[in-house]
Parts: sequence; structure tokens; C-alpha cells
Amino acid sequence: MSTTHYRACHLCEAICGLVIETEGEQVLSIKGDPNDPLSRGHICPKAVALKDLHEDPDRLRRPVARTVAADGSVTWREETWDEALERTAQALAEAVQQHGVHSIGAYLGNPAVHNYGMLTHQGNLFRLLRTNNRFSATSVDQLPHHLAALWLFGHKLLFPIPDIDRSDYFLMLGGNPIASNGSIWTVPDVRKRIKALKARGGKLVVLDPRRTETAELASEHHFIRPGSDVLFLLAVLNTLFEEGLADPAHLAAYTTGLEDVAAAITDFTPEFAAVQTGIDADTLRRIARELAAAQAGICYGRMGVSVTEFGALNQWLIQIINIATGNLDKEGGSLFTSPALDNVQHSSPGGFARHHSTVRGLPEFDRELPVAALAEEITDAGDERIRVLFTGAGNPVLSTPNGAQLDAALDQLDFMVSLDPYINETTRHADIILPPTSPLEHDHYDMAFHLNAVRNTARFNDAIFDKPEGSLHDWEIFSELGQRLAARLGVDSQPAVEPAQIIDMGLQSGPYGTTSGSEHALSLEKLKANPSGVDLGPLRPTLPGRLMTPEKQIRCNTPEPMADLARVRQHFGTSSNTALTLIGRRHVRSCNSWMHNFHRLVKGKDRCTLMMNPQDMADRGIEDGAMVEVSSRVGKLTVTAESTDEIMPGVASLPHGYGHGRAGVRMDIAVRNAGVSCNDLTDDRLLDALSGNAALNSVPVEVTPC
Ligand SMILES: Nc1nc2c(c(=O)[nH]1)N[C@H]1C(S)=C(S)[C@@H](COP(=O)(O)OP(=O)(O)OC[C@H]3O[C@@H](n4cnc5c(=O)[nH]c(N)nc54)[C@H](O)[C@@H]3O)O[C@H]1N2
Ligand SMILES: Nc1nc2c(c(=O)[nH]1)N[C@H]1C(S)=C(S)[C@@H](COP(=O)(O)OP(=O)(O)OC[C@H]3O[C@@H](n4cnc5c(=O)[nH]c(N)nc54)[C@H](O)[C@@H]3O)O[C@H]1N2
Ligand code: SF4
Ligand SMILES: [Mo]
Repeated sequence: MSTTHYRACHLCEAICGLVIETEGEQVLSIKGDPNDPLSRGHICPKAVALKDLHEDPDRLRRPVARTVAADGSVTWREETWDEALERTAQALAEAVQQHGVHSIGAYLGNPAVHNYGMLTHQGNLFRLLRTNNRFSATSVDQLPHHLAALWLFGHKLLFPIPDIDRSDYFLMLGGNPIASNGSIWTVPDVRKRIKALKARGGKLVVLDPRRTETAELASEHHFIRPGSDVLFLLAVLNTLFEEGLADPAHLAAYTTGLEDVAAAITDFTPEFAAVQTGIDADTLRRIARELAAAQAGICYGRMGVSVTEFGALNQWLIQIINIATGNLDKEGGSLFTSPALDNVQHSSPGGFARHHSTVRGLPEFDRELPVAALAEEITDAGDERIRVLFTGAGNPVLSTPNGAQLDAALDQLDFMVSLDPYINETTRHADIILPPTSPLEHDHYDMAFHLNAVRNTARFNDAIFDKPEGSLHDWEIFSELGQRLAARLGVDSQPAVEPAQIIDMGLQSGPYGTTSGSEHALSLEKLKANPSGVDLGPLRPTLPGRLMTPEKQIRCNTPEPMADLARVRQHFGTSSNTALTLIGRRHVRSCNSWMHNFHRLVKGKDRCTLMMNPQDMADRGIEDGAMVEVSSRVGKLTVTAESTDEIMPGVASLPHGYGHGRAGVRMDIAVRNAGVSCNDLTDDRLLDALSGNAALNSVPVEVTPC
């Protein structure tokens, strides 16, 4: 007898609704849930990995501790939860008592944001570890979006969301949602939505150094030289002002400083941009005019513009363009969501540059330092160094710049603990690994991504399988560690409230909650009764009410990005680069570094190849399929070259998240499909100097035949 379960997929930001059939302990099938009001039945090939992950024999079920024999060989032995948690709490407490709280470092990775128990309960531990040495995947990713949101709208999470379903013009820079399923933009089934936009006479214009899957679907695609988008965006804005097309319309009543921006950028002409971007001035002017003329238009940029040397300026400019064209807070433009559980109300607005890293003086954002500084804060910070490291749901050895350097630095720690289900490239350095339950063994509410979604919806799902004897959820591990550490430090500990209870309180007191008078009268009970989710309607204008800035004003002349314009002038005035520029690549069957242990997702042709333009290969005497050596300032590696005119001349593309061939990785299938790590080439010194975000997407490299 099979049982039907409902569950939202947490593997990427699209949060698709799923229908999962099980029998006993077996998952029989995983399908899209047609009744989910957001995803409407959409699903991608990764969803079935939930079964593979659940059943994976390499997934740890018990804590393990590493021991190194005299000959250097490593063995892992299972420990009881009590032993592992006690030893961890002891190590943390000793570090705090002997060297102060900053001697502890912490890194949280991407899945921590997709797992609501990790979001609700990490504070139970970190409340006690108020270290300046906190890091996360934010600074190899969306940090520029947070800064632009903080500067313009007053809160790090106030992201304007592209309202694609009602738009008629979409200018997209450096995003590939057909492969990624959208980012800082929860947009399940984006293919159907792009097709619908085109069918109603709308236009999608994509700027990308690679003719991506999204570019193939677009009305227009233009190659753009990596790292040069800032000049394109400045010239678009310049054109809008120059031609009198800037009209903030309904925003004017609470928007100031736009004229200062106009005055500051008069020298960034389309002609100047053309030289560096490779996009001619007429095309640029036409795009600016079309965007301004659209009934409702969108300018959006993602990883390709965020993780470059001008990431923060780019994201700020994108918002200034949306303001100048009057497309912010407009149906079919970009709007703020009105989620059932509003993290904007429940979290701090965030702050910037209130303290700095010890070695390089890089600025914090929201109490976190740029992860490009993690290795040096372990090895080069003297008495201020990180001695003990906590990692949770992260794999920074494969995901952060100069990963090989970090890999080596982790060996110098006094103690490391990882909250993770796998022994991978990072956690292999841990003294203790604490593995949580499988995702199908805990309930789920998406606390993060409803906030970024193209429609307001809410969905809660119960666990599919019972929690096995002798296992702990991520949130329980945080609570347990917090309590044990508090006891040692002689402070009060937080009582363990279940995450679902926290969600219930948030829902009930939220804008659609039982106490709000809303017709939806949301509560946990109501969501449990509607396991495919509750529809709360399309995005709607919320300004100026939703602004978190003083006096609810949008101040466009933000000092930090305005000052950063000088760096643009200097950068493009001097640099003349003959090397190839390395960019990344995502594939729909992979996700960052941890989806390579599932046969169904990795089978088929090798995807960890260096894509190059045929002309660049011919110039270097490289045949299609040949092995090449790729080198950068920080490292070199050998990989197969793939010839394709998808890539513009002067550019090479290598996906990240591979490089599983390091000793001691216990992920059998991944090791057999090891690939190489692109982040052994990316440079911990190549940053967006304004934000500290890594510039992973514009790294100079040399490529030579082997
Ligand atoms: N060159 C280059 N580098 C990049 C990028 C790029 O485009 N190019 N992209 C960057 C981006 S956008 C990101 S977000 C980062 C990602 O960087 P990270 O977050 O550091 O890396 P992931 O590969 O997501 O690693 C996830 C880890 O979480 C574990 N995990 C999975 N689910 C759970 C769970 O439920 N609980 C716990 N405790 N652990 C879990 C997995 O086993 C794995 O070890 O990589 C960045 N690195
Ligand atoms: N299948 C899959 N889905 C994922 C992930 C995954 O690893 N696999 N990761 C998830 C995560 S953590 C994130 S953050 C999102 C990311 O979501 P996206 O940002 O949509 O995904 P990317 O593929 O990184 O897209 C970046 C694009 O920028 C282009 N690009 C590179 N450099 C430049 C440049 O200088 N200028 C311009 N204009 N373009 C440039 C690249 O060619 C690429 O097409 O995806 C999420 N979804
Ligand atoms: S698109 Fe993302 S959320 Fe949807 S099924 Fe695929 S991995 Fe899951
Ligand atoms: Mo990401």
C-alpha cells in the first residue's frame, strides 16, 4: 500500500511543490505537484535526488570522529551523540576561555538557507559565540544584492522581484535561470514564463559571455566581456538621463538624489562602454530606449554581475535603472513581496563595515566577513587567529576562491567540527562530523525563498519518514550544542522550541495571520490542511510603506557606490588584458558541490570541461577534446577543453563544485566523477573592493596545450 505525501523541494531557490509516493521505507516516485500555486507542477531532474540523498550509503547516520595514525593514515570512528556533542562543546568552551570568542570561526553554506530549522536555531549556538570571525557563502554570491537593498530600501532583504508574468520587457545580465531555476528570484518553471512573455509580444534581452540555455530562448542575446557590465549599466543610465527618458513617475514623491547620480555619470557614454563591453553604442542606446518605453520593464542581474570586481556597484545601478524608468514597485516591473512570514520584520536590517578582518582589513556585512579572508585569518593573524572552526552545510574548499589554500589552512586548526551529512573536501579536515537527519525526515517551511518569489504563497509540509532512532535534526544539534556550551560558560541556555512552533507564531501574527483579520487566517494548522500550499495572490505595490529607510525615502545618491565610480574610471582607464577570462557555468543536473554522488544526475558526458571559443583554441593549437593546462595567479589544473561558439572569444568557462579527487573524500560516485575545482584557479585577492565579495566570474587565466 503506497502513501502520498506533499513536499516542497528545497534543493534550489525555485521551491517546487512535489508529490512523493512511498511504501514503507521506500520512495516510489517523486513528481511535480500541479496544485502548488507557485510551481504549478514544474519539477527539474534534481528533485529525484531527494530519494538518492535519502538512500545514499555514503550519507552519515551517526557522528564520526577522525583519528590519524602514526603513519598519517586517517580513520573515522562512530561516536555516540553524547560523546561527539560533549567533545565539541568542550573544544568550543576551551577556545573561548583561553583565547576569547574571536578565536572561533564559523562558516555556514548555502543549504543552511534552504533548511528552516537551521535558520530558526543557529542562534541557539551563535548567540554564545559572538565572534567577529563569521563567514558564509554570501560573500561568494549575493552580498552585492544585500548592500544595494540596505542602501536604497533600508533592509538587507528588501529585494525587488522581477514580475515576469506581467512584464513586457526584460533586460537580464549574467543570469541563467533555465539552468539555475532562478536566483534572488524564485521563479519555478521560468521557461514557460519566458515563453509567455514572448507570446504576448514582450522581449527578453540577455547579456552574457556565453550563449546560455536562457540566451537561446531570448529575443536577443549579446555577448558581453566578463567584468565590463558596470560600463554597460552606467551607459544605459547615462542614456536615460541624456535623452530625457528618466521618469521615476509614481516613485518621485519619495525618491531623492537621482539628479546627483545623473550629474556623476555624464562621462560614461555608450561609446566608452562599447570599447570595453564589445556591445556597440547604437545597440546599447536602443536597449535603453526600449526599456524606458516598455509599459512595464525589468532590469535584473545575477551571478554574472554580482561576483565580479564591481558587484555591489552593478546591483546598485540595476536598482537605480529600475527607479529611473519608474519600473520599481510597478506591476510587471520589480516589486517587493508580501510573504506570510516576513523576514524583513523578523531580522535586523544589516550593517556594513562596522568591523574589519584582522589581516587584510576587509569589511564585515551583517556581522560576517568576506570568506576570501578565511584562510589567512587561520594562518596569518597571529594571536588573533582562528583556532577552532565550525562549518555547517558548507563546502568552502570547493566553493570559495583559492580553495587549495583554504584546504591547506584547515590543517592548522586546533579543532574543527562540521555539521554535515558527508565526508567531503571540507569536512574531511574536521575532528568531528555531526550529521543531521535526511531532508525527508524533517518537516519543511521555506523561510527564505517565499520572500523572493514571483507570487505570494505559503506552504508547510510534514516529514515524510519518521526520524530514525538515534538521529538528530540540524536544529536539534544547534540546540544541544548551545545548551552544552552554555553550561560550560555558565550562562543561561535557550529553551528548545520546535521550528514548526516558531513558524506557527510567525504565520499567525503575520499579515495574513489569524490575528490580522485577513480572509486567509493563516496558521500552521491551516497550512497543514492545505499541503500543496495557499495562494496569497500576485505581487502588488507596497511603497512607500514597505521601505525601512529613515522617513521612508529612497535616497539614490548613496555615498558608497557613488564614491566607487572613481574606481571604475581607474580600472578601465588602465587595464589591458591579453589573457583569457575565466567564468563559471551551471547545469540543471548539478547544484554547487554536493550533487555529484547521485548516479542519475552525473551519468552521461563529462560536464566538468573548459569551454573555449574555436578561435582561441586554434590560436593556441588546442584540439577539441584535448587536455589543457589552465593557470592563474594562484594555481593550475589540467582539464579537457571543449570547443564551442557558445563562448565568446577571449573567455573560458569551467563549472565550480567539482574536484572530488582529494584524498579521503567518502562520496563514492562523486570521486569516480571527480573533475577539477574551478576555485583552485579563482583568486582570494580578486574581490569587489567595495563589498569584499569574491570576483569568481572574471579571473585572468592562461591556457596551454598539455
Ligand atoms: N567559481 C565559483 N564558485 C562558486 C560559485 C560560482 O558560481 N563559481 N557559486 C557560489 C555560490 S552562488 C554558492 S551559494 C556557493 C555554495 O557554497 P557552499 O554552500 O559552501 O557549498 P555547497 O556546495 O552548497 O555545499 C553544501 C554542503 O552542505 C551539505 N548539506 C546539504 N544539505 C544539508 C543539510 O540539510 N544540512 C546540513 N547540515 N548540511 C547539508 C552538503 O553535504 C555540502 O557539504 O558556492 C559559490 N562558489
Ligand atoms: N542547476 C543548478 N541550479 C542552481 C545552482 C547550481 O549550482 N546548479 N546553484 C544555485 C545557486 S547557489 C545560485 S546562487 C544560483 C545562481 O543563479 P544564476 O546566476 O542564474 O546562475 P549562473 O549559471 O551562475 O549564471 C551566471 C551567468 O552569468 C554569466 N556571466 C559570467 N560572467 C559574466 C559577466 O561578467 N557578465 C555577464 N553579463 N554575465 C556573466 C555566465 O555565463 C552565466 O550564464 O543558482 C542556483 N541554482
Ligand atoms: S527546480 Fe529546484 S526546487 Fe524545483 S525541483 Fe528542481 S531542484 Fe527542486
Ligand atoms: Mo548561491
